[in-house]
Amino acid sequence: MFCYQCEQTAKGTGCTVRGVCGKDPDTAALQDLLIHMAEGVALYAHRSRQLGARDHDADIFVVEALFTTVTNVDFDPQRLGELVRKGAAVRDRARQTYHDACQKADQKPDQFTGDDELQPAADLDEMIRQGQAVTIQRRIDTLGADAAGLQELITYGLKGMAAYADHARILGVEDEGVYAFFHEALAYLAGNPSDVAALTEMALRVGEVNLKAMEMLDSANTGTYGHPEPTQVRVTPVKGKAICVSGHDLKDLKMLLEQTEGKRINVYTHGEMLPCLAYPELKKHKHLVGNYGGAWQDQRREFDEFPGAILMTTNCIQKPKDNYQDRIFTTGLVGWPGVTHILADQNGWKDFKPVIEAALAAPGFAEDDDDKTITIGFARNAVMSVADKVVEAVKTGKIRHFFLIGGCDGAKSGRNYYTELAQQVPDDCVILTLACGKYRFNKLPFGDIEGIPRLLDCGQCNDAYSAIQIASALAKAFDCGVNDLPLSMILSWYEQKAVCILLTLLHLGIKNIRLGPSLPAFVGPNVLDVLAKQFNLMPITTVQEDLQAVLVA
Ligand code: FSO
Ligand code: SF4
Repeated sequence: MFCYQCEQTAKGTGCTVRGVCGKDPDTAALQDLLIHMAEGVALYAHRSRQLGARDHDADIFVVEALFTTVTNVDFDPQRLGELVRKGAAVRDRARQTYHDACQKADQKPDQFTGDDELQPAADLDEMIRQGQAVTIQRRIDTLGADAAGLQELITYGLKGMAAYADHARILGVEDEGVYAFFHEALAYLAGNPSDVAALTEMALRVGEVNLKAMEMLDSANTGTYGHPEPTQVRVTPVKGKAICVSGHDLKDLKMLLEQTEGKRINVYTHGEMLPCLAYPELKKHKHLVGNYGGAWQDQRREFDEFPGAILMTTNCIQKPKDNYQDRIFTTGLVGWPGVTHILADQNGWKDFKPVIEAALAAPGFAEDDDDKTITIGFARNAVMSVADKVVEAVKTGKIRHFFLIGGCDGAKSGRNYYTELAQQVPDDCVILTLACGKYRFNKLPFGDIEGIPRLLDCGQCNDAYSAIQIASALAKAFDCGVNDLPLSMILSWYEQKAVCILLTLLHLGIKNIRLGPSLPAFVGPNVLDVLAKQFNLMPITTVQEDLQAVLVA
């Protein structure tokens, strides 16, 4: 196997024996084959669309295939095998649609040979061998680190964007232009491009279209559940039976809340579900009592100690311990071998009865813990409603600088940088944050400046759109560009959603981003050089050095 798509990749270069995340070589091969299938579908769907023929199954399959292969989503070879087979069927139909459209247009269809016709083996072991033949390593060997890495940068950006498009579609928001771009970009990659300038341009286009995908998700979430509002939320357990919901999917939480109504079960958010506690249509359920635990990498200890049922709606799942294997459940695209998976019916409805039964069978919390709260819910609407106050505080010198300290968390010790950074940000500065990296500091006291909290939690990684809107609104208020604001972005990355957000920021021309805890292994040295020259993208150094550089600049 070879995989270097996330930040924790082995030795900072690539996982070759087994994924640090727990992905085994068989699963890695099936994921590579699934991406290969998605490219095969896109080859035809892209061409069909140019002839006016559209295949919605191809739209959905490509998005689901990409999201499935995001780090810490699906570790189940059986489910991956089924998806590969489904991909072949979707591709064969897409080919037919293309040939029909060509006939109608009196045009000779483009012919593809070899890999694009690949039929998945019926036997899973044989299918794994097919996957091994399409590994990334093959392209690195033939194209070199820069071009192969750029191909992967595009693929990873698309994977992240697929997560946004999928969450939005589940809530009924879709966009033809976004689907068209998935197909265009994958069809481009299927041609094994090697021109570094063209690949870089395509990567920035991923960033451009991702902005649209993020906007779709923002409108799906706020349109369905209302705008997040500043909310004090409990971060300690209360007595009683319990379910904790992890991942990122709001609709799964909503369905579970409805099905647990009146059942004397307390529901907790976990990890990236924390921001759900600020949405009016979610927080109105009184048995959504608070948040349990911290970021994803601590889940094995936290779930072990959780006396109830656990529902994983998306990444980041880790290998379940035996102790909770029978009370953890997956749904959506997330999967782990042997873990019960809750499927949706054709209308998207899910029956969470097994989760509820497991919660009732578990002991629950015996006592109330001390009542501790934090304040969340500073998404774009909430921040913009106090924009005048914020602008005034900047003009009068009460707020000196804004820090966006956002992104993913992870297991590396170097990530303490972000805790120390947040702690050492001077008292006259405001910190905006989002995604699971905030668990490194979101329970610390930061106080406020003239009633404006010094720590503003904008939400999930999926809410990066909110942070971009806030930055744009500030720039408008000060009649300058985002790069001219007293704002520094110091980001932490882990998986591929962070990749597409970074591409969006670069597409918007945002400069001087500091990225850590280490730079992506898939960005080759020459590409890094271009990003440094064009965008002044730089690695984090030490807290003191970075703070000084930012505040004296
Ligand atoms: Fe974190 Fe995991 Fe939200 Fe990621 S839970 S690391 S960027 O999957 O999605 O921030
Ligand atoms: Fe390694 Fe990350 Fe790939 Fe997992 S997702 S195999 S940890 S690079």
